[in-house]
Amino acid sequence: MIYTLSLIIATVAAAPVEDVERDNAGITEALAQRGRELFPMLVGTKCARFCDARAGVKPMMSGGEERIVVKGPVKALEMLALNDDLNTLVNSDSRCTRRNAMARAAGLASGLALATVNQPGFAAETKTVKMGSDSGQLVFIPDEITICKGDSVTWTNNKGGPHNVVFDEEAIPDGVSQESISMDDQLGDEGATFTKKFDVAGSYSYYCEPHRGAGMQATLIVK
Ligand code: CU1
Repeated sequence: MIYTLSLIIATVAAAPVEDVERDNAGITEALAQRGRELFPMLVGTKCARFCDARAGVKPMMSGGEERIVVKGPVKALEMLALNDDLNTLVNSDSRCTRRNAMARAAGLASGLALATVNQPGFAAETKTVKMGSDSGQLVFIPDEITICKGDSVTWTNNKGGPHNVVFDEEAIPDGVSQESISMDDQLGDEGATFTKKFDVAGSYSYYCEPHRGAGMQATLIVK
């Protein structure tokens, strides 16, 4: 994603000024009518390169110059959504909100449709937790992770198994079924995994049943 945005920024820097000014006028007007803060350079230049949002046709390429990234017309709605996502990225205090806006913006910038980036789970990630340290200690590594709603965690049996993942009924968010997120068996083979998706925000404590007495426990925070 960083690469994609760097590419956009590099593209912005190289844009012919007259293209930008010409296209900025229409887009600036459209955005001003919506009462939104404008992310001016990107919106104007993006449209100068990839589309003419007003006429719905691709602009002529100036000076016979080779363009590296042309994925076809970008629709005005996508442009406005991209602008909103970039403003969210700049203004939001929430890491998860920014993460999701970043993923959407990168998707839109690479030519994906609005319907695609609006799909639930478009920005979702999966984080990995090792069961047992590389030297065989009976611990989860890391023993605390933070994910965003809709993300998943994959636990991998690393060393010292069998291990499992059992959530503490007293230390999970209200309304979450302890059974639905816990394992009812154990992982015996090294490399075996257990994956679960988490949709409810809050703090979750869990432990490894065979090694609970040895202190093999950890925390998952869903934001
Ligand atoms: Cu264990």
